[in-house]
Amino acid sequence: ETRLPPQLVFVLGGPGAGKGTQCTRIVSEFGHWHVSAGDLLRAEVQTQSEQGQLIDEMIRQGAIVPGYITLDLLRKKLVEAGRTLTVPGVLIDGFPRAVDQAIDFECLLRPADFCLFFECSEAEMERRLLERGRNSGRTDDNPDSIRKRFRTFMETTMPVLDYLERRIRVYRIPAEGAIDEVYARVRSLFL
Ligand code: UP5
Ligand code: MG
Repeated sequence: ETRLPPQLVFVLGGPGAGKGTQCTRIVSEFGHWHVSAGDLLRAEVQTQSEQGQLIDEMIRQGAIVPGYITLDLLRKKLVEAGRTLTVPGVLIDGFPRAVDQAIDFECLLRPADFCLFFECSEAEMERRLLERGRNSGRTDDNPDSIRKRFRTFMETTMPVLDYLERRIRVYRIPAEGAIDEVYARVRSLFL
């Protein structure tokens, strides 16, 4: 039997909506683990494996990496967190990105407890990503990749919200404002 952490939280929102930033704040205050699917995939790229090369190309194209790859990386982290008895929960940042991934996650593990969904306009997200792209080193922080990421998000990830809303609580959080302002709404959900 695999023990999982007490709380599993999906953290979703468009590219640059502030998922990672808000997760960092939750970690500092509440001690959750932050598991970013994008970070796990970028670490795979660094291994220079054949799978890493595929992931590298998909990220540059703003495409979604096959779910079995991401889910395998996530599952290992969640099991590790579950063995660490002091972990109150895990923030699963940037996953699931497609409805089939949401279904596979709950079949393989269990349903998440709730979902945070950061809502932000594309104009603001683009502004943030281009600003960050000046020194982030991320291969997808350029105008061409950003356009593709937005398109993938609208076409493939937005339907996940409809799916999740029928199963778990989804908290829509306005994410256009200042970091502290957004976090004030976020933290109230963990108290
Ligand atoms: N910033 C943050 N909040 C701000 C605020 N309130 N006001 C002003 N500025 C704010 O923030 C982005 C930037 O904005 C930062 O500079 C920040 O300081 C500033 P961040 O917190 O990093 O936003 P986030 O939503 O995390 O943006 P990110 O770029 O990480 O989102 P993506 O969803 O695009 O990236 P992710 O790493 O999740 O995925 C990258 C790619 O990996 C995907 O496109 C896909 O190809 C692949 N992927 C999969 O295939 N499957 C997965 O499951 C996950 C990823
Ligand atoms: Mg992020």
